[in-house]
Amino acid sequence: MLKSAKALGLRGFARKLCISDEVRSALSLGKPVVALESTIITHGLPFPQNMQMAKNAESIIRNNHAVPATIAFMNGVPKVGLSLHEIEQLAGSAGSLPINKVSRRDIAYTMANNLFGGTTISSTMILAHMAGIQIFATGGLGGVHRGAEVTMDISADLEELGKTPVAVVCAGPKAILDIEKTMEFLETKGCMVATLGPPGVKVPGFYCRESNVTSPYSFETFKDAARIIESGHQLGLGSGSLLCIPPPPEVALEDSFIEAVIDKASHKAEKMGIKGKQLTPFLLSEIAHKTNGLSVSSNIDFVMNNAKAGSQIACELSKLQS
Ligand code: PSU
Ligand code: MN
Repeated sequence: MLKSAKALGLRGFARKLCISDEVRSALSLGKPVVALESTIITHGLPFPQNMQMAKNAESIIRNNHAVPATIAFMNGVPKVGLSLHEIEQLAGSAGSLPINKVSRRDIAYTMANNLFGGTTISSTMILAHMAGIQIFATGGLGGVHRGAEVTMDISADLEELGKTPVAVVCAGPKAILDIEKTMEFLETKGCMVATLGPPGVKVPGFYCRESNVTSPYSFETFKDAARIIESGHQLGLGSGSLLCIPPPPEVALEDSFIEAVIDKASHKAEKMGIKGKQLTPFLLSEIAHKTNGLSVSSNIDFVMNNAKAGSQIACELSKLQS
């Protein structure tokens, strides 16, 4: 079967990957595997919450009958399935050791210079796909930044969703972004976007349960989500999909409260001339500071919620494919 061929590294490029024994064996048996990114560990959350988040996300995936595969660059080596020690190393070094934030454009440089790197959604998708992993759970998506009509700051996550067949399970694009333009861009790139809920459900605005943008598609069960993913694979479409899970009401933040904080953080970034790959980490840390850590704990709750949903989707997909 194609799956086991992929898992065994028979797709040429995959030979360069270092895949953990556990992940390799799960893939070759067609068991559900869920990829996890590492930029959220190295640049998205402060220590020590980043470490707790990374470990808890793995446990939740295991408790939901799937195998976690945290992805990162360790000493220039692209690794799929970090050990606990490696997760601690990355989380503990955040803010001290130089760790690169790695999107598609940063991969070759990171490898050639033996750097440590946290993988964004974009590069996590690339490595997950090379390894043969079809599902990836995370917190929030990169997107079209506010003011992108001038700055052209559009996350590499969106290009990747258009051309790499991995399903990303997340809480939608953060409200630090222009959600409407993000959806337009994903449509242009051919990425299927669906949100858990009834038809007409809004795309969640990560921190808040809903943005003001209607989701292009919806799904009511994880089996429905798996059927969409599998249909894309069957035709060899080659594009990714975005599955949005609205955060549970008890962990979502109040819209008007977070809007005001985001506005201030965006203005500060502009005044300080912060742009490029520094912008998202700057905004996240400003918001964490201004909400006294409330954004950090809700961010972590969202990741857990998505890790659980991602595992359930991976289980349904594995049943469909067996
Ligand atoms: N959004 C979040 N938390 C994060 C990120 C985005 O709420 O940690 C990270 C993800 O790794 C995402 C990346 O892929 O930031 C996008 O960065 P940029 O906007 O520079 O493309
Ligand atoms: Mn950017």
